[in-house]
Amino acid sequence: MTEFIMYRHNTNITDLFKTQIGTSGVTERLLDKAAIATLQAGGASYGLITDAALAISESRIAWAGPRDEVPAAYTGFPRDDLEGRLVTPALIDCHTHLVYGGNRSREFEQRLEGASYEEIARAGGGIVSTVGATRAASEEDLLADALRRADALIAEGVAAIEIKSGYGLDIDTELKMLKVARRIGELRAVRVRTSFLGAHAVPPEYAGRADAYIDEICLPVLEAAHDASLADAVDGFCEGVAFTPAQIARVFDKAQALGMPVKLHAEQLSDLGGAKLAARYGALSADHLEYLDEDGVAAMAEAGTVATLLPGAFYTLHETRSPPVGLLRRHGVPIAVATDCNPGSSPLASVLLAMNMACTLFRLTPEEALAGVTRNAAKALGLTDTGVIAPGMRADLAIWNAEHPAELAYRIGFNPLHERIFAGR
Ligand code: DI6
Ligand code: FE
Repeated sequence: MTEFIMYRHNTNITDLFKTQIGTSGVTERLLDKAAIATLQAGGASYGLITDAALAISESRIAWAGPRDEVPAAYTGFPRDDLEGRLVTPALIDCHTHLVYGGNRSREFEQRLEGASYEEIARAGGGIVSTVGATRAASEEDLLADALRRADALIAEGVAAIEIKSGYGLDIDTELKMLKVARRIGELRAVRVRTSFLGAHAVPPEYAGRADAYIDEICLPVLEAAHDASLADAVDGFCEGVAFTPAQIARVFDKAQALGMPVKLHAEQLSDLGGAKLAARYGALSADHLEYLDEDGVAAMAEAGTVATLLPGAFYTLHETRSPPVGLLRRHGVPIAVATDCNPGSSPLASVLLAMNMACTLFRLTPEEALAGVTRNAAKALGLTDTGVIAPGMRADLAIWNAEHPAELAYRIGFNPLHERIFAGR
């Protein structure tokens, strides 16, 4: 708390944050005596290489393989004895709403006292209360709050985070959220991918006029965010309580015209055919998916759309219907796992816990959970230079106090990170 107050009252806030990145780092390094989970598909389970070494040159992985096969070019690199520790690709949280004002802990209490989500929303709670708090917050306050959540992820070995807008729902606040998201990527050694989520909820001033909101706010703000290079992708919430497939299609048409990739919150609480719609637009991912049917799964497989599962929201909302993991497997749809970090349905800032929940609640294997926060999470963000360990990939790595990769999903509330390497540092 002291730290938080210090942030808020420091006038030169940017300098204060900047000091935490650090500038030291070696550019050539041989990680020796390691177990390496490359996460490359198709070979050994986890792509595991035991008794392994990994060479880093500049910001890239130069080589990874058995210790007794280290090429001569790398044997002279400064050597780090990892004493048998596990190395994986750095983790990726491919679905978060971690920039927001206020919190909804009172709503949590109300739900436990018996109030329904709808009753809370009607009384001015729910997403709309976060919209109010986010509009009222200064950029610096939003940043200070969001950095604390980003730091929790980074401390678990996360090197890339997707961050959505969607709690502004007006031009100034949507752009303010996206700017804060970008600043996180400048102030911390983490890659940030932003998604414009103007179609998240209908703001109070447009109650009952969702189409007018899309026309007058959502589409113009999308264009403004694109023109200011503030958004890397476009997202929407396709649900009875949010927007119809026809309304989402109008947002996606605009995204397509601007050359931006799309993704969608689909089939979370009901089946509106959102995943199929997303697949039609070649979406990077469709997310949640508890109510997804086989047609939707087939459409996603055909389009190469990643299924991002969000067990934190399932858990928080006490849902009972699980996403169709068996169908996703059978159709070969890549599965990602993310926190959905948000103040309402998933106040979760732990990728490791999301992995554990994905296994225990959705019956993913620990290998699927780990692929879900590395290889497939990269795919869900359109990142082709990270998520697996292979020569030429970015040296974004996590070194764990663990012997076997199943340990990462197995423990609950324990962080075994030994060291995180970001772009070789
Ligand atoms: N799906 C969700 O579960 C959250 N947003 C979304 O599109 C809910 C966000 C909130 O309650 O604040
Ligand atoms: Fe979400």
